[in-house]
Amino acid sequence: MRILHTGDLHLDSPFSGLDISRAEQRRRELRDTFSAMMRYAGDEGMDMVVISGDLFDSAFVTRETVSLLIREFSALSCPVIIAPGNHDPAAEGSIWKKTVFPENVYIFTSPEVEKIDFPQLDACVYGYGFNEAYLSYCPISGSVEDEERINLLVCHGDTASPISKYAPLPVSVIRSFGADHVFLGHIHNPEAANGALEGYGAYCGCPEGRDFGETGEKGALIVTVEKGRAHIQQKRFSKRVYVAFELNVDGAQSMAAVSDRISGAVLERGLDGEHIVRITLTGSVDPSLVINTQVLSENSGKLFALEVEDSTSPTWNAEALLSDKGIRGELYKALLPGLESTDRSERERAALALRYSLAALAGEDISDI
Ligand SMILES: [Mn+2]
Repeated sequence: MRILHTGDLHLDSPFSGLDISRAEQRRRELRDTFSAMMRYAGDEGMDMVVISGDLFDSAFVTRETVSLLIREFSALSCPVIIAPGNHDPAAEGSIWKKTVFPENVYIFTSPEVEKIDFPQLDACVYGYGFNEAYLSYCPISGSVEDEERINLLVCHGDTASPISKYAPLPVSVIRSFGADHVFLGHIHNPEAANGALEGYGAYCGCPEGRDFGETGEKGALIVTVEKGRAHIQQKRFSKRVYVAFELNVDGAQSMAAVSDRISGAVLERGLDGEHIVRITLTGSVDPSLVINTQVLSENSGKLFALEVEDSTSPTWNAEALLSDKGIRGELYKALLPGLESTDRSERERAALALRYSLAALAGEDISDI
C-alpha cells in the first residue's frame, strides 16, 4: 500500500507575521499546496490519503476552502482518512459535523479509538479525533484486533510530553498497539520526535512553514506499508521556505554599509523569491550608527519577504568616545557595563539608550530610532 500522509496544514491561517497582501498570498498558496498534494496522490495512484489533524487553523473556515476540499477529495478514487486535531476538533457545529463530504472521506469524530475496515486493501485503519480543543489523556489502549491484516493507526497527539493537554501518546503505548504504521500529527518540526518513535510511526510535519519557528523545506510523507514494515519517503510540496540567520556587521558605520552586507549575504546564500527571511544583525557597529530595521526590512529586493532584527552593540572603535572628556564620554562610560553585559536584553537596552542619547546630542531627529 502506498499512502500520502499529510497534516498540520492549518488552512486559512492568518499569517500575521506578513503584511496584508503577502498574508493573503500565503493563504492562497497554502490552499494550492493542499491541492498539489491531493493531485499528486491521484496521479500516482496512491491507495490512501491520511490527514492527521489540524487541516484547518481554527473553527473559522472560509467557504472557498470548504469547496476546495470537496472538489479535491471527490477527484480522488482512494479513501481519505481524517483525524481532526486540536485546532480543528470535530465539535458540534464544526465543519466536520455540518459538511457533507464525498463518500471516500472517512472522519474520526470521536475521542475514542474507532476502526474502519477496508477489505479490498486487506487493511484496518484505527484512529480517533479531537472533539474539543484539549484531550488531556492518552486515547489509545489495547492492541489491534486482527494481527494478520495490515493495521494502520492515525492520531493527532503529543509523543514528546507525558503531561501534554493535546493527547499525550507514550511511545510504549503506540508500540504495544501493534499497528504496522502510525500516522501522527501535531508536531510541526518532527525530526526529534520521529527519531524517538523507533520506526513505529512518523509525524508528517507541516507542508508549508507559517513562521520562523518552521524553517526549511516542508512537504508530505509517502509511506509504503507492507505487513510488519513501512518505508517512508519525504516529498517537498512547500512553495516558500522560511530562513533565519544571524549576520555579523562588525565595523559598519552607515545604513548603506549595513544594507550592502545584507544584500551580500542574501546573494551568497542563493536566497530569492522563494524565501521568507529573517536576519538578526549582530556584531559591533559605530556608536553613532542608527540602524532603522523597518527601512532595511522594506528593502527586501528579490526575497518574498524580509524581516531585519537589530542585535548589534554600538561598541566599534569606542576609544574615541571613551577619551571624550565631555558628556558623550561620560555617557559612554556610564552605559559601558550594560553594553558589555552577558544579558542580551540588558545589552539591547544600553545600546538603545546610547543611540538615543548620541543622536539627541547631535541634534538629530530621534523619533524614528
Ligand atoms: Mn498543528
